[in-house]
Amino acid sequence: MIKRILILAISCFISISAAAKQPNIVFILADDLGAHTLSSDGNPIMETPHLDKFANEGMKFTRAYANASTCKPSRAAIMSGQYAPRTSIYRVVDRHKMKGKPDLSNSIKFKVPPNASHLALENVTIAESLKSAGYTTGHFGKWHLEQYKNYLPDTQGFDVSYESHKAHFAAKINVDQKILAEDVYVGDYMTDKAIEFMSQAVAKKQPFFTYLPYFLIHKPTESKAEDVAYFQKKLGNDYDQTTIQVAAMTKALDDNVARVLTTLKELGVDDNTLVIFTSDNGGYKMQDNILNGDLRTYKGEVYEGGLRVPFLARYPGKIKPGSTNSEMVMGIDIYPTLMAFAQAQLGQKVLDGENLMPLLTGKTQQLEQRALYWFFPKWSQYKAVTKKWKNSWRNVINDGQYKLIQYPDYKTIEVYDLQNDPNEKKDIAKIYPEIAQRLEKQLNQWKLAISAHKEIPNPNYSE
Ligand SMILES: [Ca+2]
Repeated sequence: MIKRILILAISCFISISAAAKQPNIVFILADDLGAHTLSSDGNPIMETPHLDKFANEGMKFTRAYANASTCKPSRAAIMSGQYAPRTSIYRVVDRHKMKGKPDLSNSIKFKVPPNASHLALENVTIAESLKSAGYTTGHFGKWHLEQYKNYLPDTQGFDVSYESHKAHFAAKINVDQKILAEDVYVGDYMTDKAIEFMSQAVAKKQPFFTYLPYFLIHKPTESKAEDVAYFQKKLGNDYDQTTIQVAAMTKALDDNVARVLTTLKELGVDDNTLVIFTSDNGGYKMQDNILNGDLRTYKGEVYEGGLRVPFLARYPGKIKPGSTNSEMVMGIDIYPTLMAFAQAQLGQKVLDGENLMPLLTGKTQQLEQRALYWFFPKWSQYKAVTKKWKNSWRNVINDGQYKLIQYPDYKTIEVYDLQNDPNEKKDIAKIYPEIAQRLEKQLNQWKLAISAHKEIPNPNYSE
């Protein structure tokens, strides 16, 4: 009996002390920031001293992947913790059926898997799970999981929400539909609001979850005049105006991250806050592929340049400063990781990612062996002369060493040895058919297991 009381007393103590230790969480999601954009990743033009310092104070994952090479499906995967076939969010827009242009649906061999317009409310999002665990939750930036002003962040677990994703100046802010003044930079505004939110949470002694999905460095290329002037002077005529603008936007992002980190110190919560920084997809196409370095291609593609992103995490006392990890990690891993740090229940019934806390805290260097998958039924750039799509349905498996890309429309595949050819220069599918077969079988098994939309012939297809 005494023993039982003692155990009860100890477990009460543990649960109280555990609750007291719930860290604050700041999750910063950059937009279209490629794996080569930070100066610490070798970019010769961009200046990101604060993000570089952030990396030095925490852990950097050197092989991080986005769940998709475009915004909306990547964000859906992060917020739900699930692969695309579960949320049915595959595309930002249907490029085969653009408003004011001919409907090219019948130039596609298959019935196009329907694209969900928004993240279904049945999803228990990261914010909802953290809210259930006692957090106050704030969203400041680009949500992109809504439709026509419906299903904004306040419908998915955010107590406070400022949403905007069209412009960097004179931006419209949802939910209140306020339009910011011409001279207000939306990245700065979102940081102001996040600082207000965190200050209030600290005053109330409530753990906070701050989600900062900046619209930076997404186009349109709109930057602050002083930042443009700085890079104009520094880069002179060696680079085009887009490069100068993007360097200025990247600086604005870096400056805002610095403001967030300074605020945590000023509020006295720096030691009890987990901060994660990543991007929703690779950088867009630019001169010298400056955002993605030597990685093949850019945003919108399933080569590494479209999918690889920076991934940094910082938590003083818990994550070793200056550490790196080369495991493959992905957007879907963020959900279970945040829940582990928050000691929160996994609200979502099915989660496809892995908890990265053991890697971040140095408990282990490796995850259990796994392959990563991408399911991307998207068609764009139809060539009337050849009657072929430049970009057609693509599915991908990456098992850590090898990557296979499947093109169902044309029944073709490509295979790359990422370990020895990280920039995907040589397709080895025909040289090593046994590797190709093994990977394709595994990819097809995954599609079946996750009930991915099947390749159903389009009865109206005409060549
Ligand atoms: Ca994006």
